[in-house]
Amino acid sequence: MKRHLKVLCIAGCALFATQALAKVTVTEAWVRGTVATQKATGAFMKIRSTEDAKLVGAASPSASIVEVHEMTMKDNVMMMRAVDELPLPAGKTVELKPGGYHVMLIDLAKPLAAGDKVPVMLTIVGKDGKKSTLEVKAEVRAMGAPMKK
Ligand SMILES: [Cu+2]
Repeated sequence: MKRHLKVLCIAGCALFATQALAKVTVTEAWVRGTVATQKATGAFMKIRSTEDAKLVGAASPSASIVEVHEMTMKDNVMMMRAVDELPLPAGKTVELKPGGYHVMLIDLAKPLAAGDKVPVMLTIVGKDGKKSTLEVKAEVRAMGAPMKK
């Protein structure tokens, strides 16, 4: 089955080789470290796409549930909600940061200590509707780490 998929991909790649693909760059990816009893945390990063695209999902071997979240203030209370897609406008840097959009890692396999690297696979849909996966290695920063610009 796996081999079959690989063959399909190669055929697909050759077919679309003449088309320019959206180039998505991720920088400054990091994850907030956790303590032993904590089962969830956030991943933050800057994402930039050369053409209009959308972040539609994420996955990680470090957490069984990974969602794209938005943080908003409602009646002075911080609320988080899962979003189906996060628009990545062409040429603009979209920042996932504490207090805003983030990738939520839920049901962590183990606590995350500063210095660890967490692989995060981002699912991105291009203007043409094609899905691609981008893997980033997010570095774990200490829990109380101040927000860096
Ligand atoms: Cu969240």
